[in-house]
Amino acid sequence: MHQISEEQKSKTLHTLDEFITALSESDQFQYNTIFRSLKLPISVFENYCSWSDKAYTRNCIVENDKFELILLCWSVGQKTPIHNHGGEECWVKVIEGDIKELIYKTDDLGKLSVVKSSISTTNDISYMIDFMGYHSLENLSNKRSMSLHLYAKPIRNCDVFDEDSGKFVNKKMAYHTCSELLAV
Ligand code: CSS
Ligand code: FE2
Repeated sequence: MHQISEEQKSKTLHTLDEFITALSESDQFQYNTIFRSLKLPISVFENYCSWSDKAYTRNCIVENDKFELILLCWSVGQKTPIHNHGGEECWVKVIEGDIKELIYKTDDLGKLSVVKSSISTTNDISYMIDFMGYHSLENLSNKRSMSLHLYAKPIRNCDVFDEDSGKFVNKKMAYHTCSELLAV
């Protein structure tokens, strides 16, 4: 497959198409650089957002064998359960708002404890992978927030902590909306 040049890899990516092409034509080890090269106006995401009072929404922009790009839309107070990433790499960029991340680890008995707490604001980027532990994200803003998530490879299933049983349950991931780009 055609590999993008060093010059292309380091340049700022100003459109979603450029970004998706760069990801498609690159190897996964280059995704960190590519994700950090993205500079898009917020208006780009108007086509992809949807909102729910029940839970944050997962809106698929692109999904293929190599990666998955999804827009998460958070109403006030919405949060994820504690989860891992099914063995995949996860990059998160806050498009708008304030997102609190708690990172957890389990001890030998499987008991969870918080090892890190941080707040990301508009344009901040964070990274997660299973050896770093589990995490949860929460919209801290007093208004809607949006975050862009790149998973490589796509996350089909992951372990989600069930507060009632106190155990992790393997769950299949689902989308609230899917973009036309899926057909490309
Ligand atoms: N992994 C969660 C969001 S936090 S990275 C999800 O995809 O729904
Ligand atoms: Fe996550």
